Amino acid sequence: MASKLKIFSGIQPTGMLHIGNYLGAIKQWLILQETSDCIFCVVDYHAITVKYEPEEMQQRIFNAALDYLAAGLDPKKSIIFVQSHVPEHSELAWLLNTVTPVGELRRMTQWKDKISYEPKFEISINDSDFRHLKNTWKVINENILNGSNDISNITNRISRATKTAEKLLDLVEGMLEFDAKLNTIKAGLLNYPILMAADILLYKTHIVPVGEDQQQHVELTRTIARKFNSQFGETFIVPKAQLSQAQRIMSLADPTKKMSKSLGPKHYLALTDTPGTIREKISRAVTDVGSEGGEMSPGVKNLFVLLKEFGAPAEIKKFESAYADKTIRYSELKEALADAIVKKLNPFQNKRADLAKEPKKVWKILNDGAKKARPIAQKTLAEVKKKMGL
Ligand code: AQP
Repeated sequence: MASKLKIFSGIQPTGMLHIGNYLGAIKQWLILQETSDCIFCVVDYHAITVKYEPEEMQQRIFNAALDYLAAGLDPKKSIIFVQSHVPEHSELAWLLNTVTPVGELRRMTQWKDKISYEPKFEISINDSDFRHLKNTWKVINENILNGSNDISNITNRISRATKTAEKLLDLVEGMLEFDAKLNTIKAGLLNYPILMAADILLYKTHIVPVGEDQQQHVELTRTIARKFNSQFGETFIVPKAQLSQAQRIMSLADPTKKMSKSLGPKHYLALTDTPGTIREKISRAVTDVGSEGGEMSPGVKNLFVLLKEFGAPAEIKKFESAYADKTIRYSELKEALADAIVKKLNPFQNKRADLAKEPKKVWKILNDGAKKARPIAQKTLAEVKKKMGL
């Protein structure tokens, strides 16, 4: 009999899980746990690469576990645990650090996004401004040297030159701010895809079900696995990312950006949002930004993606036809979508509330999960260390 596919995936406890996390990742996990050997992890070591409050971390981990279990992950079918409870993750990450080129890490889009800097002003100084500034100073000097008291002919010059100098000061301020940002960014933020590779490779994973934003990191994991295998001999399975149908849910407040916990609550719909909050956030969802050449705007597209995930087929058809013949009313679409999401999240939220009353049971599931994960991790790590001559 063919052995089952091995699945690994995780979510960072960086805030309340949102419908993007659910549609991109968790929804796939629920299907996969029926047929495959699944390991699902609350990846707390990843969550400490950004600013956080240590005293809140245990509650965040607990909340993520509640979300996993209430969504339908079943500890009888899947291993569910907390990353920091299995120390082999960080040990393998260190070993993989030694085969991963820094250049690969710097190419990661998420790294580039996290270090990106938006200047508060527009840099509109051109070569002619610079020449003018330099020449003005020359003219001032000449006037001083000549002992001329007639400055009337250079006041206009000075006015333009001062404006250029002010822009230069802004530029310097911006560069200093960027430099300060670069100097405070922690190495963990650059290196965390290596930890993610360790998470995946430790369990000889075949498939990594993730949202589209994590696809590049799974690609890097493949690269690292191949590099290790070619340097030290066949050890790791080269895993594949698996994307869901709704692989990139966009922010409600700015549909040009991915829905993210870190963007703030108005951008996402948390799985735990109350019906009132869900209705309010959806009613405020941006629908008219960025539409060009008669194409569906990103906000409307996002609402349709969500309706396809949460709505009934007849309703989806009704709004698609209304959009096609231009009779659509977005207030009605939003109301129907909010109703569908509230209905879908209701059993999840009830189950979550019940589980929250049994913290001991939840922590036991996580501790039992770590006990099952650890021997698998230890076996791979021992093999890796032996191959590396350690
Ligand atoms: N908007 C999204 N659409 C589809 N899938 C998404 N995922 C995240 N956002 C979307 C998927 O959810 C899983 C867990 O993600 P994560 O929390 O570990 O990290 P993330 O991708 O960085 O998620 P966030 O919400 O954007 O977190 P912050 O703001 O803390 O960085 C992954 O499979 C991811 O693809």
